[in-house]
Parts: sequence; C-alpha cells; structure tokens
Amino acid sequence: MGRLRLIDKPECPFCWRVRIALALQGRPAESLDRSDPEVLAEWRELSPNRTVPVLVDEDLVLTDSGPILEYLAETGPALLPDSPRQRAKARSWMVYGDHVLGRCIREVVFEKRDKPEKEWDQDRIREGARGFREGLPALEAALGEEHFLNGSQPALAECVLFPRFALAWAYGVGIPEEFPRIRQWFGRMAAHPAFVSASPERFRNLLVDLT
Ligand SMILES: N[C@@H](CCC(=O)N[C@@H](CS)C(=O)NCC(=O)O)C(=O)O
Repeated sequence: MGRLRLIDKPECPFCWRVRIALALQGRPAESLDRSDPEVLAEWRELSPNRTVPVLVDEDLVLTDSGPILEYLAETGPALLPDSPRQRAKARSWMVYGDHVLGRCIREVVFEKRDKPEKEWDQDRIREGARGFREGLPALEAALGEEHFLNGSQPALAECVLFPRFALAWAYGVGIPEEFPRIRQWFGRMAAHPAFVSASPERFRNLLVDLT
C-alpha cells in the first residue's frame, strides 16, 4: 500500500473520524483540504456522491466514511476487534453516532455556525441539545468499567463518536454531570495523542483546556 491521500474538510465529522482512525493505526496519510482550488478540482472528478471524505489509495478511490473505515479496519490494525459479536457492536455504535447524536447536534451546529447570535433560532438549538442529551443514558450504561467501548483501547466506535461530542461541546452542548462515565471517557480521548493530532486546529486548543 502506498501513501494514502485523504480529501478532507477539517470540521466535517465524517472526515474527522477517518483522520482519527488513521492516527490510531499509525498510518501516514496526506490530508488535502478540499477548499484548496486544486484539491477541489480533483475532488469533483473523484467523488460521484459529491461529499467528503474521499480516500485515495493508489488507484483505489473510496467515498463515504463508512466504506473508508471498513477498508482501513480490514487492511490495518486497531480498529475492529476479532470477535464477530464485538465487531457488530462497534458498527452499531457507529449508527448510533450518526442517527442519534449526529442528527441532533447538527441542528445546533448549523443554527449557530454561520449566524450572529441574535439571529439564532433558540427553539431549534434547544431541541437539538435535548435530543442529544436524551441519547446519552444508553452510552453511559454501555461504558461500564472499561476505559473505552471495546476495552482498554479506543477503536472504531470512538473514531465516530468523539467528533460528535467534541462538536457538541464546542457549540455549547456539554455532557451533564449525571453521565460521569461519558465525561471520563471523553476526557480520555481528548488527552489521547491520536485524537489530539486528528482534531481540527481550532479544537486542539479547546481540548487542551479540557484535559
Ligand atoms: N455519509 C457520508 C456523509 C459525508 C458528508 O455529508 N459530508 C459533508 C461534509 S460534513 C459534505 O461533503 N457535504 C457536501 C460538501 O461539503 O460539499 C459519509 O459518511 O462520508
């Protein structure tokens, strides 16, 4: 396998999860910011579904973070456990990350991101934050005594979930005190070198403040 290239957008949670996976695997990859005009032209040629991330491995071009993460897991270490039961569980957490947490927190991010505060739709923000928090008891219960969802090391589920929590936190939706295991788990990731290096620059300083 040659050097991987990732067509990337720093704060996109789908790109962010791929960067974490690459960092956890210790796999060198070139991150190409899609906003660069040359990269944009290449992305238009390579991405039939017009989304980032796109992973290029020599003549193999993969679009969508789902297949990209599966490919990384099948061709490198650290992302998926050996047991089929545990693998299926990790994939279930990915769906939870997108359908429960992601769907709610994007409402908050989209509402706040490009508007002055006085124009924010507070109902939309409240509703997004409420939905996000309603999703947390299931994760709190699953974390148990282990440091991470799949044991002592972070893996695929954390790649997907961490950006959702980091974005939530940066946009004013923290983890309430009634979820101590999630708070500790998030803190462990925020201090982990792979998660720090994969985070957008603006977030790196915030994460340092947190730990
Ligand atoms: N299901 C896709 C979703 C990717 C996605 O929606 N990416 C957004 C950025 S966060 C995107 O490319 N939007 C269109 C654009 O930025 O031009 C995946 O998992 O990769």
